[in-house]
Amino acid sequence: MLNIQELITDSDVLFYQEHGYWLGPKLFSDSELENIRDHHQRVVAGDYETGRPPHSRSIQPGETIDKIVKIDNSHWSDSTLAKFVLNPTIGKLAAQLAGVSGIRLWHDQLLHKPPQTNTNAGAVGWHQDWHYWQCAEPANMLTAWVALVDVDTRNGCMEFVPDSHKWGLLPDSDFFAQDLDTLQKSIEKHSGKPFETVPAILPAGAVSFHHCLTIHGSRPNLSDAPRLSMVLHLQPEGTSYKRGTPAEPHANVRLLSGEDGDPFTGPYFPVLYRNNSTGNPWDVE
Ligand SMILES: O=C(O)CCC(=O)C(=O)O
Repeated sequence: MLNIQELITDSDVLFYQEHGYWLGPKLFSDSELENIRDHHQRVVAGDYETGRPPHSRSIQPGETIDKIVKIDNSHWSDSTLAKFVLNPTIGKLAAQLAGVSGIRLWHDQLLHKPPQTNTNAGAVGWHQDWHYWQCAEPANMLTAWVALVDVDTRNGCMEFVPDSHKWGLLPDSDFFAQDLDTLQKSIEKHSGKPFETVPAILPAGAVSFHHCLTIHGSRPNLSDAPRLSMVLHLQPEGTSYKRGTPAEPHANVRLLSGEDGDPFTGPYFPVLYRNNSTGNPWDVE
């Protein structure tokens, strides 16, 4: 087990709280990555080890991959990916960054961004994740994004807008938008803040974290190989359902089947990390 003290410092936590993102360390070895990439690829191809399809996918197995492949709750389909998304070290890092005592999975997202095609359709439009998650309160959720290959500006790494988690929820989020410049102008008009982005350049196996109100997105992949990643969308324990928001259609509302104010608990929202838990083989030092 990795020693958490060597992975994160108090100033890293302050950086995250101040700027809404943090580029974390490499957590996975090259041989672990090879295995994860293999299972990632199998799920993209529709080879579901568990026999259970993922919750949803933007491109069906066998279809031409000419835009980003986004598969939600891919861990339902593959036990290697299930183990991966329940990683307690990522859970503990997230708990420290968010300043909470426990972290549960909100849902995972497998991403495969193909090399640029004529349609340019590999970009991810600027958005705040909480735009899609307003059914969950408070807005202190966060995301761990694990690079399965080296990522940089050439293959369309994620880009963050520093400090934007302090700007409140803005009206323009659009994950699937391809015209990033027009979207940026619209966001700048609503926020009154012109912005510049910081690229999340990471070696394979490293993880970045971002707050659920941090504006982020990514440009097309100009390399000749796919950009592969696994995304862990995470919630502090105690994050609760709020009925009647624009995010009411979110799948997690149906998976919870709860009353207004109920916490998102239960088997669909597994615990990655809990402070002071005893007898748990996943305990992080
Ligand atoms: O991978 C990307 O380019 C975007 C990912 C994203 O939107 C997220 O992790 O919240």
